[in-house]
Amino acid sequence: MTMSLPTPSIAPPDVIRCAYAELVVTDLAASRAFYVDVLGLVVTHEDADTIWLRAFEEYLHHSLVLRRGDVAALGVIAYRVRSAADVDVAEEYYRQLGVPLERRPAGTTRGIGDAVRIVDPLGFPVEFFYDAEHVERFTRRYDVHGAGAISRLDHFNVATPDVPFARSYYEQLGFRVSEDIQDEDETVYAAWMFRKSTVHDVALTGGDGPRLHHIAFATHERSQILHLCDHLGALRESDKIERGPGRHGVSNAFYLYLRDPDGHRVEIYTHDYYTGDPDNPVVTWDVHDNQRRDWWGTPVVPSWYTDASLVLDLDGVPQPVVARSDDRESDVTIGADGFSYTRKGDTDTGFKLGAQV
Ligand code: 4SX
Ligand code: FE2
Repeated sequence: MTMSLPTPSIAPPDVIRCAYAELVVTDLAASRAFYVDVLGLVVTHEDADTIWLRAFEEYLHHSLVLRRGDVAALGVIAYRVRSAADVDVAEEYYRQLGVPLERRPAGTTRGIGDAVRIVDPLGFPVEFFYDAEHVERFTRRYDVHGAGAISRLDHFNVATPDVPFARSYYEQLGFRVSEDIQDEDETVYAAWMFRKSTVHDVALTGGDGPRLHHIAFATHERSQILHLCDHLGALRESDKIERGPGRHGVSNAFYLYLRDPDGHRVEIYTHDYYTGDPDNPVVTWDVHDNQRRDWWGTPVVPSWYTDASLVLDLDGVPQPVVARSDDRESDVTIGADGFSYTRKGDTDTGFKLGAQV
């Protein structure tokens, strides 16, 4: 049964886009080697316990914070709102929802102005801010872009047991659905939701949660994703490649999933499409469509369905994880008892999914 939420008496804050994530990492030097030396993210600032990173096109202080800690986890995901006044709106909106909330004066997070942090109704630590320090935008600094240059943060993907509830929560916050995955009984396995005019700022993945499934950064070209694979191979770190490279069905993006030294999943993503018109059509995929998650039909590795990162509450304590009780896509996809199809209606060419693994 899907839970329901109270409706606040005021309109939600005007969210522009996903803006930054903070990951707690257990070995800061190992994480630096991965995010800076391999992925090529730019260091805005660093001290003994924290590194503030951004991608080449970003001019806000950071899009990723790595903080040293004992337990690898998500510290926060942050959305940027349209104005300073929207931060006050966010505070009032979430007070009315009755969730844990903290007002954070400018500088509580380096580079970020006045902000509100909450635990959202799905159990995730989420921040809303507008003001942030501007730093140099490296768009034309080709002298420092590597061949795998990452341009900007693209989206978050969160694992949650009740996708319809999560979807209605985010719809109330003003996000729209671009694509989703369902079965013939209308069980929803995943949904992609946006504020900026791309396929998503956040994806909801049905699974045990709250857990962070991944954060994703964009490149401009597929070749840059292929270069990152070559780079990891040359370093003898091919085990950091979890899934891909490939072409998603959902979103149409070209993709690669990596696991950082703590197992946090990072996607490198390019070539999705414009969604900004008010009548942007929603694409619904059948969970049995063998091309939904990889357009070339490449099987999804089981770890992609099962593994995800713990998330912290506002006191830094890992949130308990609730198991998904609805059907799991991992059962449908990698279990022994389902069929998928490549050509719809042609069951003879459908193959036993158990054979994929
Ligand atoms: O695997 S999916 O094709 O469903 C997919 C996963 C599409 C877009 C994403 O960003 C993603 O992480
Ligand atoms: Fe993604």
